[in-house]
Amino acid sequence: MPWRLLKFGLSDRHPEPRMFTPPGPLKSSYDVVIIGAGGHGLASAYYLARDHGITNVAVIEQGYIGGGNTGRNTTIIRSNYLTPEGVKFYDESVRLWQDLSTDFDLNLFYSTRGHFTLAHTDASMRTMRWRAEVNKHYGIDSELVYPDFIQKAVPSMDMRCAGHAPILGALYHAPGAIARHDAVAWGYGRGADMRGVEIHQQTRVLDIVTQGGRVTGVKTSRGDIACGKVLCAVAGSTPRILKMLGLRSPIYIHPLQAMVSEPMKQWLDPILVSGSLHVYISQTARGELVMGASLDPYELHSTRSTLDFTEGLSAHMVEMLPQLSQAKIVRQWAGMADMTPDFAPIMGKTPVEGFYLDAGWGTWGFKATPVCGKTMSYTVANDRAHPLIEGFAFDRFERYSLTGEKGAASVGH
Ligand code: PYC
Repeated sequence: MPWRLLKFGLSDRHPEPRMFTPPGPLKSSYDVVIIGAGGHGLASAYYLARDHGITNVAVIEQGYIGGGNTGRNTTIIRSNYLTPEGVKFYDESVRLWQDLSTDFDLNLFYSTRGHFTLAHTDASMRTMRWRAEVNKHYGIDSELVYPDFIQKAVPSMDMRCAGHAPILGALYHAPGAIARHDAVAWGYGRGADMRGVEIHQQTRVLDIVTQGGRVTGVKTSRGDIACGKVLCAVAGSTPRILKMLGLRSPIYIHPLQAMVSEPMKQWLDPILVSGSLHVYISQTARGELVMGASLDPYELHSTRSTLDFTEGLSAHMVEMLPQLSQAKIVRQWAGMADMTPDFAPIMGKTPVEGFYLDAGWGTWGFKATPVCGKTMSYTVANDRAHPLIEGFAFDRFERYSLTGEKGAASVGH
């Protein structure tokens, strides 16, 4: 037994250090209020404090740290996108991910696995080739591979998928990785907290106050706060917050469900994604299979799970990996995905001075956590969009200047 654990167990003189400062009352004013203590909000707070010296910051959260989409996803990290804007942005994120455990002194279980996006039709082979070419152009390790290569990586896979959807090839992205999602929120939260940022859980935003087109404060369930800048990072609640400011966006909220199997001996190294079967799967360090599918096909602001999802996803999984027919599902969950028409996020300034938006993360937000924190903190600190997020501006829909990423969404939606 490790000595530290034994000391902790036998004595009350060696309590575990607290991860966060005990909560106190809200102050009457802050320089910046961040709405949402998920990965994106906390990463923005962390880099605001660490890189820009802005520490008079409150992060307010209606639930608990990492309790929204940060804790409700399948933790896939990759940069094999389709548009130049997307590729450059996610590539920077992958770079940042690689140093985070050291940066936080906290094990995030970041694990590079390789990521296969399987193609079952000629049309998807064409899209994979297109993505591979764009990726290589920007220096991303990504290539088109064929059935022999895939079968060697996953010998137990039925390459004919029960005869319904034979695999023709795949986009293979060697840097594809997974990480422990809630630890990411804790790491960013602890780093921000240590630098003086306040994190207020169980605090709901009731209204945002403006004067002459500028943000001047936030009304919350625990009192009113004056502030000059507000960053909104609340996947799933974006339309509710935007309504407070009279802003409209093209975001629709759809549930995204996922599930986890019992732990089993390690047998699946890479991450597998199939757009045609609408499935993705990876195996955690604990041996559980983490599995997801596409969005529920209806708009709903809810995190309820359904049996229909479990049955549909299990059927497709067994077509691809027949040995799973005996595996047990131990839990399932759902997140609320902010979907945009072009499948790219909305980041940056808005028509309301001092109100910044980090939204539209659909089914691809977890992997962007570090780069969102970096670029949104820069944008808030300088009141100017970071160059890496210029393609994701709020007004691009009015300008009809879309950043079409649908071909790089993990599964068909
Ligand atoms: O974009 O990599 C992704 C993803 C995985 C699961 C849902 N989206």
